[in-house]
Amino acid sequence: MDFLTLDAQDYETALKEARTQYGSSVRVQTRKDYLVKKGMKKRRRCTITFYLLQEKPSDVDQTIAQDVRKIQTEDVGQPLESPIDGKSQQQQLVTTLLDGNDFTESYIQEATAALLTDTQFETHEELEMALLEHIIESVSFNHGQYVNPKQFFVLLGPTGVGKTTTLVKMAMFYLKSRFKGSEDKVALVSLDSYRTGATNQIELFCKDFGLDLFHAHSEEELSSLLPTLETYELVLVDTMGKSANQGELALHLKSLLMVLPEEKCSCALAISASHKSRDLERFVKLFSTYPLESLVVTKLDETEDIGNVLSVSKASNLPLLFFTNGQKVPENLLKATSEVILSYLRGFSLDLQALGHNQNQKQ
Ligand SMILES: Nc1nc2c(ncn2[C@@H]2O[C@H](COP(=O)(O)OP(=O)(O)OP(=O)(O)O)[C@@H](O)[C@H]2O)c(=O)[nH]1
Ligand SMILES: [Mg+2]
Repeated sequence: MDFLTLDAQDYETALKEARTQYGSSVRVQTRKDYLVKKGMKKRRRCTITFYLLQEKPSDVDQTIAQDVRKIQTEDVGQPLESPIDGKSQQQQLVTTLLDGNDFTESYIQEATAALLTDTQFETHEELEMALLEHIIESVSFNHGQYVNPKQFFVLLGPTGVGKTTTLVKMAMFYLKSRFKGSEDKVALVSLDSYRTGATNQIELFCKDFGLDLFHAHSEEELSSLLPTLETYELVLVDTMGKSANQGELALHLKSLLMVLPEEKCSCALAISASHKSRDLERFVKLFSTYPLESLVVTKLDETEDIGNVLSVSKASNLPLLFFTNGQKVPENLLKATSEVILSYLRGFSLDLQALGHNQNQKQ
């Protein structure tokens, strides 16, 4: 993607000028405010870096971090406005931005140490760029499982987090995107037999969407179902929430899951973005006895912050797989991407929407 720059007396004028020249497809990537000396006086100027939306995405397969670096190294040849003095001011900015997005204390400490130990930042913008780069690089995505899911996908998690709803969304997503609507390729299995109403809920969903549904309450039942299940390309396994980690029932669930062929099975933990970091850490710990491979983050629509989820993903080393952002089935399901993350970060002066859009074109 080509970036263009335009210089003017202020941001608004620069944007107006860019739109006059290139139309409404202008998307600002970043702005640089600086001062020019004229005699005894200093005058403000602003350089914007932007790209055009209708351009085809370039072949260059860069990461967002590289984009960020590119902007960082662009030489506007002038001292910048909004200079940032000293370590304590820089530390203050990093803490404020991360804290404002609900990152955990330990994430903030690590990020501060990583960013501010060796590097000197002259402006807020430079520091924000480096922080964004750090945030994006510190999170990973389970791209392999997303693109090429293992035959059995088991979703674990606390009660009411949205496991059943998410599995139906995922079933519909893979049915359409991977199996061209062939209903005989995807099935759901409910191991959720301990809660009144649970069976009804999943049955109604599957009836509505024409999905094949099986129930297994014991190892024997699951074993005898296995030959049938193995005829499906993708089997989504729903588990009971409330009891998943309570003594005997946890053991019961584990022995049920052991019936599934280990090498063809991927376990994920569902966590709600609306939970506090401490709760999320507790759930990750509670479910750490299962062979978790990824996180599915539900209820993004119920919160404004995403730092809690990113902190927990980093600390637990669990990559993100899907986000859900509403109760609508099957619509409210999103692939976990940098773009979604950028769209949820707040308090930055940089244009995160443009950065996110740019990243989206590469994913
Ligand atoms: N706002 C919002 N609500 C959601 C989302 N995903 C699920 N829900 C709602 O959360 C509630 C619980 O969803 P379920 O899918 O039954 O959750 P569960 O984890 O299967 O619950 P248990 O089986 O009881 O453990 C339902 O009212 C869902 O509609 C989401 O992304 N956003
Ligand atoms: Mg359920």
